[in-house]
Amino acid sequence: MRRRNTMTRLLAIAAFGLPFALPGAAAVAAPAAPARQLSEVIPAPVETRPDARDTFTLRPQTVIRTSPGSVAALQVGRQFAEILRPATGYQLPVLPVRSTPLPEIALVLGGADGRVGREGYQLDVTRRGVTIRANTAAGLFAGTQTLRQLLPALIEAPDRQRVTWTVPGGRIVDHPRFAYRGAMLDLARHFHAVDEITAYVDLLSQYKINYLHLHLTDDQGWRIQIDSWPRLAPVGGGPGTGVDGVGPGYLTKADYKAVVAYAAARHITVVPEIDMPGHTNAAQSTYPELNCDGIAPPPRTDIEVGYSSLCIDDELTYRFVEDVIREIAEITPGPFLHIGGDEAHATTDDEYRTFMQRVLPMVAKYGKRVSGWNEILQVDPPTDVVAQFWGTGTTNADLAEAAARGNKVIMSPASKSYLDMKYDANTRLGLRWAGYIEVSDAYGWDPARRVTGVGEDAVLGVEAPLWSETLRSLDDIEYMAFPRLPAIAELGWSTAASHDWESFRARLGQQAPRWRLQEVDFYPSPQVPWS
Ligand code: NGO
Repeated sequence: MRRRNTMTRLLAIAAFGLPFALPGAAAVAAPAAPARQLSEVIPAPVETRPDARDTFTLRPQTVIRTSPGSVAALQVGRQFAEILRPATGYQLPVLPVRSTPLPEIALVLGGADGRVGREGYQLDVTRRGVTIRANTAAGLFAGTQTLRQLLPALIEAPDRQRVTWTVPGGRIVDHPRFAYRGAMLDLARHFHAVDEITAYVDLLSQYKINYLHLHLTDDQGWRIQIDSWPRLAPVGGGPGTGVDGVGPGYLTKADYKAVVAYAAARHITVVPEIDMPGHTNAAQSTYPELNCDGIAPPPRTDIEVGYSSLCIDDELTYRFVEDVIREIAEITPGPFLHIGGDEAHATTDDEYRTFMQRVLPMVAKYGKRVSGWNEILQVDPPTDVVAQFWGTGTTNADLAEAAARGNKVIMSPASKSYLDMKYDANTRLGLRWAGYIEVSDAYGWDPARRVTGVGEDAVLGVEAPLWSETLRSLDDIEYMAFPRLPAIAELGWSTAASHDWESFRARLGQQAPRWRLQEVDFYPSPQVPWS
């Protein structure tokens, strides 16, 4: 977490041995740093063609040029300039023009290698400049995140550094393996405020994550304002809510829209989750009429699961659910609305089916596509429903059958991708029900070979959920997500053929100076050769 504390930053800079870089120091030639390679990027690019004769150096005169007429490209350019300005101290004007005589970083729509598709990019580094070409602003944005990693790590410093800002020469052609590369935050067990969520978005966007799933409701808290049920958030998310009663808070609709906009500017789409018919105690303890017996249960602050259920045979339940879906759909520009559906152990199979058959069409009615935890497949939903697999095993009959029918799957195997699992027995935070997950475990699987019968075509992508039962702060989030989040991000973006633990752990180790400068509280796994 960046605390904007000069002392911490100076220590971070000193810690990796570059005392000449102290802010305000007189210009001193930087010692020859080990040359960075074009391939030293996470996620691993599809194709890199280094050219040792060419090196670009970012200079005070460099401009950022963007395709004329594209506001989206201009926005990518402006954002990138903001990232580069503090450490370089350069002005880096952003100019939407066709050409300049100056050394430039050009962000150009069109003209890229045919393989780059909707989210990929082509990056060319020559002495004269860097050119990123893509078909969309998302592709340009992805290219800038690659270029960021190709600059010296000190580019992440919050104030001016006297170093030579070189970028290794050559060409990268890059595009994602999977369309969906997600991360999830659990706001229900412990509320995370807007500035914590956006800080996480900043980190996710560096690794080409493009979906942020927000688990907004659960037994311990309701974290989103709903106007037609006005007590849900202020009471269900009020004082004393959350695990151990220490995670209160909720997003107003304005907060939620601010998060959506912040994420969208970084080419990340928010997926809201309202978990049902189970995991609903916070709503049911706030509104007694949501219980079959009309009696509100007490609020819960423990971490039991599977005891709550909305009242399946009561029409009021469906009025409630439709109100919530309508209001959430209204403030969600993204295509997905996640309806949970996990661990409905207080509901019979028939009741579960009855409930889902009522609710699935409601989501479609408000223009959204359903995603849900893999239990939702019990009701043989329509093929546009996306199932998020969170099992620990490698076989699942429902999943394989759904894949054969044409449903898409998001892979979040708990024993690989759950960022809330402890790294080992000594990890202070986290749970252990799905086992310990060291970095090599998080990296060591293939999303299209994890579950029998669920191959490349059925896999929409991957997601790394981070449940909050044991988390209390942004530092806690960072500690559990780093360095495993970049592992999941690479599985989502990079080709299966590039999968290589030795390469990955070397590249991961090189990220550490960047994280220190960004004050990311990462877990220094003994499996990684940290720079
Ligand atoms: C499970 C459970 C969640 C827990 C989480 C903890 C799913 C989909 N439901 O994952 O309620 O918070 O494990 O790891």
